[in-house]
Amino acid sequence: MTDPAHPGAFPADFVWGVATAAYQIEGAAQTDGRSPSIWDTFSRNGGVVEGHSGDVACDHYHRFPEDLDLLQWLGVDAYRFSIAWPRVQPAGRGALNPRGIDFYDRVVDGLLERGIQPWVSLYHWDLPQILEDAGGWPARETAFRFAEYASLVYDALGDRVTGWITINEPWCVSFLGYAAGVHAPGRQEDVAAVRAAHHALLAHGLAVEALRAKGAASLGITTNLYHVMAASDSEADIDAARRVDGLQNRLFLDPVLRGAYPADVIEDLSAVSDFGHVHDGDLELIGAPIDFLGINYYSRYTVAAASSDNGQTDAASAKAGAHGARRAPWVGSADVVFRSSGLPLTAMGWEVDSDGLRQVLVRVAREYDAPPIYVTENGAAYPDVLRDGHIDDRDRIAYVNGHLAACAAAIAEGADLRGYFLWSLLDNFEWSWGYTRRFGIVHVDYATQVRTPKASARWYRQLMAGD
Ligand code: IFM
Repeated sequence: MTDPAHPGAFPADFVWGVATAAYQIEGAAQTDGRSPSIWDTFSRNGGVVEGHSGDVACDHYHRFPEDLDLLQWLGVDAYRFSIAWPRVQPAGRGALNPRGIDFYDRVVDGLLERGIQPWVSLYHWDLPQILEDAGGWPARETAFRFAEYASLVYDALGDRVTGWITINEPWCVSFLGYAAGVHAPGRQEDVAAVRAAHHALLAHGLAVEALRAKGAASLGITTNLYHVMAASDSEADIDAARRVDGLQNRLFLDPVLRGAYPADVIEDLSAVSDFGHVHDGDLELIGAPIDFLGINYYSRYTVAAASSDNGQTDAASAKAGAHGARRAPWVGSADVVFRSSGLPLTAMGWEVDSDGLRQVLVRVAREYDAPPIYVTENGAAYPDVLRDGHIDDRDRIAYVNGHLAACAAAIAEGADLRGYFLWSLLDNFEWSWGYTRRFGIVHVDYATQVRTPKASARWYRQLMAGD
């Protein structure tokens, strides 16, 4: 897995890209009619370290031509970005805000002028606050609101966008937002989290139905998958790993790719929910064929049963397993703990396990009747140092290189992987961590908004050019 990745190991039409998301880079939070999102509220209410918010972020809203030039310089085939729902449909319903959608119209045209495919994520976590006030994702109605919004955005941009991703990481939307409370809207209600997960999936299904009716031919969803390992071969640890895999991976993969919730996960969650919120017909909608599956991969989990834990759980790993949350997102599985495997950590405290990506890709290909796959996010935060105008982020290069080698290995083992989007183009607002974690291959000086490509950007550029 240490061999350098080389484009020669990938199909000639492999899609090379980078990814971002609206709230993390745009800023202009009160501009041109944008309404508050749950992340504006969560930031204002102290949910983010050091009081950071996305008010200004990378000021991409005003500087996008410069950022599109950076993409052109990099030589990517594709750019994945998200649409801010509160910018284009501030009331969460009804006609689009012309000034809001016009911004994305210009982004899309700017990409096409530079020969770059636009890939759009319709929901990357910035729910209009007005819809949270009406119940948020635990409320069924939100899924219908999303389908209306998706449909209107498709009407505006559908003639020029290459790939449509409905929901980004429904696990984070539901379990980090509504169970752990470490993401917006910061609720800690297990029942609500299980409902939110279903409604995020239903939103996907309803949007697919609506966009298909309009002729869309490249629709998918992005799940954040982990390679989950049991800490030992004891029955208790194997069962703990099964539970975490169930909640993190299968609760989302099975409905989308098999049209059914996994029976063991329903059973695990029985003390929390009777799944009465699942209506007849929902799973047919959610399981309707998609054109691709997006996979975001960052790390692995090594899981043990609390009952078998003899004080071996290392604090950093336990924290990583729970995404830094004081209250774990593992609804219905309070008895699981996370162990360190002794692998190197990124600045997020996440273990670097490139082979886990190979395993995830091969597993999805083998266990599911999967459509073509795209890695829609992969990358790492490191404590970059800007020295004489340069950032020599060789740890990030090694991370991406290792994960690309894993992608090549998965393709060789039969995974139908069609593309890779590095997270992220720019340093940006890393959710509850604010600006204290940097994932970009381009450094952003938040005081001046000066962009400086890191060594990793030059490396990725050369790699994509086939040098
Ligand atoms: O920054 C996030 C992104 O918004 C969603 N996937 C994980 C990234 C790193 O945490």
